[in-house]
This record gives sequence, C-alpha cells and structure tokens, in this order.
Amino acid sequence: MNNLDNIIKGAIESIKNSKDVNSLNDIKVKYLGKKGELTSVLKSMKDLPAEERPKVGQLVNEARKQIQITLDEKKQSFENAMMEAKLESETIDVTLPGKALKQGHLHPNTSTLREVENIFIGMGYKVVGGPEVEYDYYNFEALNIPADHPAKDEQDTFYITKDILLRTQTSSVQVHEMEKGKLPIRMISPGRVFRSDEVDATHSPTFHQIEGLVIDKGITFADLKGTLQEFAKRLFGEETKVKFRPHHFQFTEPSAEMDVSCFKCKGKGCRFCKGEGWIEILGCGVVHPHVLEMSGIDPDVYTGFAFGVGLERISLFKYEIDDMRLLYENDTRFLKQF
Ligand code: 2NL
Repeated sequence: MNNLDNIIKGAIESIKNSKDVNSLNDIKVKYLGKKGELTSVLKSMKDLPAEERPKVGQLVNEARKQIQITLDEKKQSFENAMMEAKLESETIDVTLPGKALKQGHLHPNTSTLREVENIFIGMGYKVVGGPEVEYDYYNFEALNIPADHPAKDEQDTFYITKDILLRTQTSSVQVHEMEKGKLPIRMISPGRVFRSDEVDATHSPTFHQIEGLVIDKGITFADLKGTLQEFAKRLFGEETKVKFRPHHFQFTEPSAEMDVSCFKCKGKGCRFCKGEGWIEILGCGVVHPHVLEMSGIDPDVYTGFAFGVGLERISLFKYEIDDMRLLYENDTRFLKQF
C-alpha cells in the first residue's frame, strides 16, 4: 500500500510537471500501460494472501481512476491553452481599414470616342461600323482614287491580296451606306484603320478614325462649317474658335482642314500648339459629285459633306499626352491617371 501511495504521488507529480500532450502520453504508458507500474502491482497480488487481494485490487483501481482523472484534467488544460494561443494568433481586427480595391475605368481613347459619338448622336447622326478588311474598291475606287492615282501610295496600304486590303480610312463604311440608297444619310463611322507607318510619337501603323457623312437635298459647305464648329465647341469648350484652310482630298470638292484655337493658351501661342495658337483637328469637304454618282446617288438632286478625325490625335490634345505610343502600351502607371 505504501508502494501504491508512492506510485500515485509520482504519477501526479510528473503530470503536474509535464510540458505538453506528448509527455502526458508517456506518463500514461508508464503508469497505466500494460507493462506499467499499476499493472505490475496487480501482477504482484498473487504473492498476497487471498483475503487481501480484493482490497488491494480495489485500491489499484482507485489509483488508476485518480491518475486517469489527473491526466484528463491536464490534457484539457493543454488543449485550452492551445486554443487560446490559436485564437490569439488568428485574431482579426475588424476595426482595421479595408484594402482599397483597384477599380478599372475607361481608356482615354474610349472616353474620347464616347464623347465624340454622343455629340453627333445628339445632332441626329447614327453610328455605323464595318469590316476592317475591305475590297480595294470600297477603300479607294469608290472614293475617286483610281488604281494608278498617286494618292493611293500616300496612304501606304497593307494589302492582303491584289484586291483586298486593311482599310486605310473608314470611308469604306460610308460607301456601303450610300450604296444602300436610303437617303438622307446622317452618320459617323468610327473604327480602326491601318497604314504602313513607322511608329513614333505621332504615328502608328494602326489608329482610329471617326469619319462623318451627311447627304441630303440642299446640303452646302455652310452646313459643314456650322456642324463642325458646333462639334469643336462641344468637344473643346464654348470659347473655341475654328478656322478652315483650303486643302485637297480626292473625295471632296471643295476640301478643307479645320483648325481649333488652342484650348491651352486660348490662341496666344504655347508649347502645346507649337506657338501657332491653332491646332489642326480634322479634314473635311463637300462630297465629290463623282463619289455620289459611283454609289448610285444623283449629284444633281443630292449633295453632302464629309469629314475625318483622328481619334488618337484628339485624345492627345484633350488629355495633354505628348506621345501616342502611351495610348497603345497599356502601361497601368500611365492609364490610371485618367
Ligand atoms: C482626313 C480627313 C476626310 C472624308 C474624310 C469622305 C467620305 C465619303 C465621301 C467623301 Cl464616303 N468624303 N470622307 C472627307 C474629307 C476628309 O478625312 O484627314 N483624311 C485623311
């Protein structure tokens, strides 16, 4: 019995001093296991007088119970401590400010395009798209640029076959519209165009153009001037002045280029307008009678005006960007400024 007391004391002492769950298992094996200390006490009972055996058996069972309870309590306290530590380390501070989400937005070219489209939609125009791959006829012939005409090499063209090419202007879309024969026409045709240009700050082999076309009875150059002046004011501000300079295009007669007063220096001359006070913004003119005729419109009954604007060029001015390449590279450090 003395021995039993010592065993219990020893067990409880080492349980108290144990550092973790693993060492508790070792203690359990040492005291309660098949070859453990209590088992050896039971085995030694055969040396005792028969009448003492039940008493000792009972004491051994009580000792086993007591050691097991102490083990369980200690195990529970280890588990509690582990849970505490885990909760501590995984605590979420719900009062911390959230991480800002990166929100996308429109590309400056897209913003410009929408703005231009909305101005013309507001004037009753429809927006029409068409294929980027075209027949030579729709890109050149139908616009009064015959096969051997030098104007054809001015717009260095990407040919796919002898007769099929990547469009150099979106006039092709307007020719299709004229061929449909539904008049009057009031349309713009924005889209990607291609020219075999070297890349630099103001050129790219692919860029975007917005062309416009109006055909009705009695349309004159005065309608062109009024429309494009209004367009310039809506796009660059009410104080914007416009100026038309004579020019030449094969598909219009007369033809002109339109300048707008520099919206940066208001016409005084600055770095932006290269000291000119004016910025060239588009080409335009009265539709050449031969162009109307080729698409089946009678030039004695109908007249029209047309214009073409470079989208990138407008974006560069509007957003004060000094290199067109920035519009194509998709560098987010650049794009996130807009
Ligand atoms: C520019 C300016 C222009 C047109 C495009 C056009 C379209 C048809 C008939 C007549 Cl269907 N003209 N488009 C007219 C004048 C100028 O673009 O700088 N182009 C290189």
